[in-house]
Amino acid sequence: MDTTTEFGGSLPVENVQALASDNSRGIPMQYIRSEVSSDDVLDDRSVQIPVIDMSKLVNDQLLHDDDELAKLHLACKTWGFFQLINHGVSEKVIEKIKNDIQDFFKLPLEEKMVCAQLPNTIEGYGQAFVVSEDQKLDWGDMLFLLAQPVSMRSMRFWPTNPTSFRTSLDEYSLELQKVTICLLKMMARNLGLQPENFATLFDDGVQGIRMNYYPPCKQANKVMGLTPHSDATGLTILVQVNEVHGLQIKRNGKWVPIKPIPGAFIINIGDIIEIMSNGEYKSIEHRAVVHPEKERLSVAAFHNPSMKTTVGPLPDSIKDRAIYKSLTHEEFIKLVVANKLDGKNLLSHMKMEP
Ligand SMILES: O=C(O)CCC(=O)C(=O)O
Repeated sequence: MDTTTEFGGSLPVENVQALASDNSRGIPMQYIRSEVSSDDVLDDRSVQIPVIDMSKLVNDQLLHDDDELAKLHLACKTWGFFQLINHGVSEKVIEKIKNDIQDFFKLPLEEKMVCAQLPNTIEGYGQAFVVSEDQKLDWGDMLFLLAQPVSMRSMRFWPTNPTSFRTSLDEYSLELQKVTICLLKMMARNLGLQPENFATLFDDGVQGIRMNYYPPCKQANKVMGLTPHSDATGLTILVQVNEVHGLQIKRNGKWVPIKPIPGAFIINIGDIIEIMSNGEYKSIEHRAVVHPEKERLSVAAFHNPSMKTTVGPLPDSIKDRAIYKSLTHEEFIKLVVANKLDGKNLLSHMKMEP
């Protein structure tokens, strides 16, 4: 089955991995980001996002003890980010996809280009959110694939080299879908929504997986791996593929560097959950910075409701008045793809007039 869905796409731009490996070239102006060196980055390494223990969440449910559930609620309301430990996904499944992603990005450019994006599609190997010739560009390449529902997969973009890639991604995708449904049920309890009804909106949900490759850059404080943005999705599960850190989240006006716990998932609330919860849960701006000597890789899995779900505040989450508009899921995706990444800009398009 190969059904390429046309939601719009990105303008084609130069391959950054190839550009970075060409020693004869300086950094083109479009990549120079003066704000990176002047931005306020928090120096206090003791400030870290909350850690939630999935095994305790599941046990609490059995023991009617809501401690971990309360921690989860606070994390979603005040941080929008947390690390999830004891999530139940086997190390083998995670290691397999990490290895395959690394092997894919090591291939010669011509081989990676077999999976290149096509005009007007968001899937494939290339870059996303480039909407004008003169906008600033990110120091990174990506491979984006729709993994769920299976009927939305465009296999032409799925690498066959390394040979295990497709199976590894399929296994990883299914495991993450299960973790997502479990977390959504817990969040629904915390939000006073019917857990089964809320999770049902994500049955047959759209899962997109974005694999990021950020080449090293000697002048790392002049470029940006991934522009500050909140995720225009429901719930994101992020894994750093190699040992190089670079994720930072915005908190109280400062960038907080995140130190991933080995084996944990980094989870963040996306704009869709902020909208559905009518602003109770927060999607948080984050960005990826580049290392001066080492390449960095990450994999973000975005979990969204099914295509037939309206993106808008859920009736049970509206206490006083709806602060966000409602759009069909397709209209929402087209709005996302037509805009460049720009902090929490998308949510301002969705805000109701006061
Ligand atoms: O590379 C990272 O750590 C962040 C990735 C990310 O935010 C994304 O892919 O949307």
